[in-house]
Amino acid sequence: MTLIERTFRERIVLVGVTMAPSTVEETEAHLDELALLIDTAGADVVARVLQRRHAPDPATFVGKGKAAELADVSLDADADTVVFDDELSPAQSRNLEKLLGRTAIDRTAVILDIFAQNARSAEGKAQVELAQLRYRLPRLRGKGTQLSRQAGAMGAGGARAPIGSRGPGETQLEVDRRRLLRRITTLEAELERLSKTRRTQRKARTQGRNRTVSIVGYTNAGKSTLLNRLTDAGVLVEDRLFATLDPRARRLDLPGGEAVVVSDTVGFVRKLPHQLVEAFRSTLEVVAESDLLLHVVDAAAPDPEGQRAAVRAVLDQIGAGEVLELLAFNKVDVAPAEAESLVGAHPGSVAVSALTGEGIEDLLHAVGDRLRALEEVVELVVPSTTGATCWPPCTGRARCWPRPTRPTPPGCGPASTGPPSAASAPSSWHDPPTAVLASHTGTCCRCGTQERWEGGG
Ligand SMILES: Nc1nc2c(ncn2[C@@H]2O[C@H](COP(=O)(O)OP(=O)(O)OP(=O)(O)O)[C@@H](O)[C@H]2O)c(=O)[nH]1
Ligand SMILES: [Mg+2]
Repeated sequence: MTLIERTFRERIVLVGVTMAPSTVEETEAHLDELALLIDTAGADVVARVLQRRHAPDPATFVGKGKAAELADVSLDADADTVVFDDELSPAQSRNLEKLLGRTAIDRTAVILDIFAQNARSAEGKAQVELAQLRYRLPRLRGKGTQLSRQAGAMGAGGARAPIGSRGPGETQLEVDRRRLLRRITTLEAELERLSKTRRTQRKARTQGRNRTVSIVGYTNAGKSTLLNRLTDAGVLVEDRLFATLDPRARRLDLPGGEAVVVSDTVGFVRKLPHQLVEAFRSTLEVVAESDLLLHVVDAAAPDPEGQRAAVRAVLDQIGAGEVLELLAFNKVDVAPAEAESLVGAHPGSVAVSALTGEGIEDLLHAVGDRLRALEEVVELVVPSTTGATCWPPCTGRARCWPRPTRPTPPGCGPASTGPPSAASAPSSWHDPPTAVLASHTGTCCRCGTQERWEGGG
């Protein structure tokens, strides 16, 4: 399902409206980005129309006079479609189409179109289709009271309709609506199933308690290039918007020796359609659940700070606003001065080039430092004669110290009685202390971990 015709390159007129407190320069910059989106979708921009207003006109978004001007510009430019940078209500887009005699869509429709083009996996395709259907549902147009050729229509007028289907009949619009709703329900169920599988896989991956790092950022910032640079992920890298839709995770060994799981995911953009955020919720869960966000900002972009702020807004929207963040200003190879000044403005951030590898070592050390800072340091004072404690508590990696003595805590495994010998190695840590055995393997009574213990009692 596409909204932009791709059998030929459509000719597009862009429309931007400046509303306080925005400035005309900002509107121009947003239209530049919209032009990039249009190009990615496979169409050509042939003209731009701008207006300054206090609020959108409820009927046509721009004022009546501007709408008439837009009709003239579209005619002169022989445009096929008019694209608004702001979201149009279904009524506004209907009125504009009547007035302009050509399709009137908004930025959301263009982004949905690109996502539809780039979706590869079953989950990605289902997510995009769901977002498109939710966008289309309130915009469905019927031919008024025309009846569908379904059983209902026949039932209304003839005896040939099967029993149970006779009645006043449904309009084509009602039939389309019902079909759409049914498909939405099917897709939601399908996505829920896929989401459960994803959660199970994620759980299995993180069971070893590896920390997780999510690479986030504006579309085309270089997230996939960075994942490829850090790991052997081999993710698709393209100089186009929304090249990545499916998340990809890889293990990475940090310089300090710790292993982390790093994932790359869909890029964000200003005014990311809420239908997409909703549909991609399960994919974006991984971002909200990570220990650290590696926020990649393109230092060579026209407005890196604006892109950073747009990403922060989406992070808030998906419940990841509180996750610890490390800023990486990318593309330092082409924008060294900009990267340097951005690093100066954001203490703790790093300048990198995912392409050339510059700054990557510093980045890895910064990731390690941030993650280490998350570790809770607890000092335990344990009297040496009265038993043992596990630290960290029951994570599966516990070491017991000092070696537990008796009595056996409730619920613990079997404890041998006499001093162990090499022949009868004790089965749990709370066995009596011994000098007989220099080392043995036992099961920690608190956490159940198999540990090798060296030295006498
Ligand atoms: N000069 C330069 N180009 C880079 C660098 N990092 C990435 N690029 C280029 O930027 C473009 C986008 O890179 P990607 O890694 O696909 O960006 P992304 O953030 O994954 O983009 P999406 O998945 O589309 O959101 C590609 O043409 C990369 O070659 C860098 O450090 N320097
Ligand atoms: Mg990518």
